[in-house]
Amino acid sequence: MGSSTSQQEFDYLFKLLLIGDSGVGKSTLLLSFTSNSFEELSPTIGVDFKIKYVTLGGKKLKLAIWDTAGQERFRTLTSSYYRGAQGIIMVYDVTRRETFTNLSDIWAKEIDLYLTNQNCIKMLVGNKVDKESERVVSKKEGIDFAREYGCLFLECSAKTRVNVEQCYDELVLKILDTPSLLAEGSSGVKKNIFKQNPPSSDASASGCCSW
Ligand SMILES: Nc1nc2c(ncn2[C@@H]2O[C@H](COP(=O)(O)OP(=O)(O)OP(=O)(O)O)[C@@H](O)[C@H]2O)c(=O)[nH]1
Ligand SMILES: [Mg+2]
Repeated sequence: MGSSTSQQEFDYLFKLLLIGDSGVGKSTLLLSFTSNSFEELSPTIGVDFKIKYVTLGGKKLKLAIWDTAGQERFRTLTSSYYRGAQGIIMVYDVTRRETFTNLSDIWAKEIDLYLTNQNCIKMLVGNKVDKESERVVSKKEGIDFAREYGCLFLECSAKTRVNVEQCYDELVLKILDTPSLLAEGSSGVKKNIFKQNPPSSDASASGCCSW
């Protein structure tokens, strides 16, 4: 991912969404990407978000990345955040098989139900590859799932940061390559990104926006 750009100017604003079971590492992946750091996080309550400014494909981009809670009790709330997303990152834990089987049992169904944007780019991410000795889901299984559901695919570690930037880079480059998504992210519509409970803080902040 390119260097950070000025917080005022950008060519496109993209809304990205992280989904997947509780504990797979969604919030850690987001922190790893936005702050280059790793720390022990609590389970997300409702929905969180972070903003990151990047330059990629020759464009200045503002990424609004929404991080949803994986716990079932928040499902009704988090479903409303699929609306208008240009990119969606489905995360599972390569050391916990149920997080992988829940992709088809739960998460792909949520996408079908709640995603308003049919051209939205989907990315499947197998996290925690630093725990290779505990791996139970093979890379091939991830590749096969991604092919079946029409997703991009990468394995990464939010802890060691292996492939973390690549996840976001590949997703964003694909969005940049999709004219209908580009049109949505251009200046004319960027004001709508915080329609659901606008954050009161400044652009570099993060916070819980669920209530
Ligand atoms: N070893 C290892 N641990 C990780 C990695 N990513 C996350 N973790 C750990 O996994 C646990 C859960 O991480 P979170 O980021 O809170 O998971 P989450 O998907 O946001 O969970 P919810 O907010 O409940 O949906 C934490 O203890 C993290 O430190 C990774 O790549 N490797
Ligand atoms: Mg979380």
